[in-house]
Amino acid sequence: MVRTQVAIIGAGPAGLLLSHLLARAGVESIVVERRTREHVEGRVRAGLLEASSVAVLDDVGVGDRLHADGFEHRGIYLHWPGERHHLDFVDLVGRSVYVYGQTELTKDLDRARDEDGQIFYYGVADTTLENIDSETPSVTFTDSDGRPTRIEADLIAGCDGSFGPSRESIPPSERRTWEKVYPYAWLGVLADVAPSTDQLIYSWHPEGFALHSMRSASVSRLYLQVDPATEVERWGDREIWEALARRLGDGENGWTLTPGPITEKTVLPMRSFVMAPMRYGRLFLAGDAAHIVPPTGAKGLNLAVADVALLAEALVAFTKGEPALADEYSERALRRVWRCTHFSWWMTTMLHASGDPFEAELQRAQLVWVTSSQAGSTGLAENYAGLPIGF
Ligand code: FAS
Ligand code: PHB
Repeated sequence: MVRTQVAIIGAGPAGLLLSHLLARAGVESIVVERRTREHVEGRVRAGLLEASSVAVLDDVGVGDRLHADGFEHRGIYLHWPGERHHLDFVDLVGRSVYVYGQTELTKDLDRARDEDGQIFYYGVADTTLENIDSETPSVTFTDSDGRPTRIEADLIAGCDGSFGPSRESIPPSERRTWEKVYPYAWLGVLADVAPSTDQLIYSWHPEGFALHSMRSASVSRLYLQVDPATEVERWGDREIWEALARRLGDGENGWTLTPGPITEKTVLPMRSFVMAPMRYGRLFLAGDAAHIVPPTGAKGLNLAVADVALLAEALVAFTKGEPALADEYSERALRRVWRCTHFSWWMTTMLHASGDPFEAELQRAQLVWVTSSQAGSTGLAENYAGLPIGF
């Protein structure tokens, strides 16, 4: 049995950042993680950080590599057959965005954690939350050596993603969920080839959506819309590059897509999911444990950062006998969650082919408006570059 102030379940971006923010405020935490540290650090996931997230990381001393190795982008390109338009977020709303892989951010947070001296258990099993509506909540698990272990804590932070136990620990009668499953998925690829663009290209095409992102000057990250039932093996490298070339406008206005060796392929299902409340008794949820967004709006990782920035402040105050911020946490976090959930749904439905000719004309009209109207482009820029965390 071990004792701490805050037991954190999950060592993804949310759990790691929360542990670091609490340590900086002198609050002790213990983190339990199902996977190994190497596995978590190696997961290829998000790639884009909004200005508010970068500000949080800079404030807490985790932004150095991001500024050294990441890319600061002024905006994005929106493309559809015969048209390509740049939206300049700095001109529109005075904020830029950063391309920096979640794997790299996780390594930076892991290094900060090593320096903080907080206790981590990796490779655990059978994580269970107990007495979360009492003043003595606990987390039990089997550690990597097979030893049954109990953490007695004042507070529990559920940062265990979309398949963890925290969400289910809230009694069904006390929680409400909303879910929308989209009729398409993304085939994501990593390729050892220099990006063919200086900033991200989001492309609508009658055959399906495509996105050209990147991870470094020599590694590209690209996605294309596929059927949710797609088997990743069905897509050969040549077929992937040919589809990306068609959808991203290879050969239009002198632009070409340069193919290269594909090193990773994954099919990512797409859904929107929100659960409320994000607090029950002494349990607080943050990140994917409470909400999932389709990645079209690049909000998943950024929402996790925003939740944790609010939650850390609330938990530190709670440990000092000031419960007000903890009482407000769920409502404050959900305001931004729903704004980002709407934006992610809006970007997704604007850019993904449905096969319906009427919808295709609506999407084209929306793209024309967003790229030609100051109001339309400012609306997209404000949401994509990110709203202030206290929004
Ligand atoms: P995470 O899922 O990252 O971390 C939760 C942690 O809890 C995991 O390490 C898990 O192992 C651990 N855990 C789970 N159950 C446990 C248990 N019982 N006991 C102990 N630990 C447990 N977002 C984007 O913006 N762009 C993208 O392109 C993008 N791609 C994605 C691809 C995939 C396959 C997935 C799943 C998500 C993607 N996301 C993307 C969203 C992703 O970046 C998340 O928003 C981000 O990882 C959220 O961080 P966390 O909330 O920390 O959750
Ligand atoms: C990525 O680089 O992985 C990425 C970027 C923007 C998105 C989704 C994914 O909207």
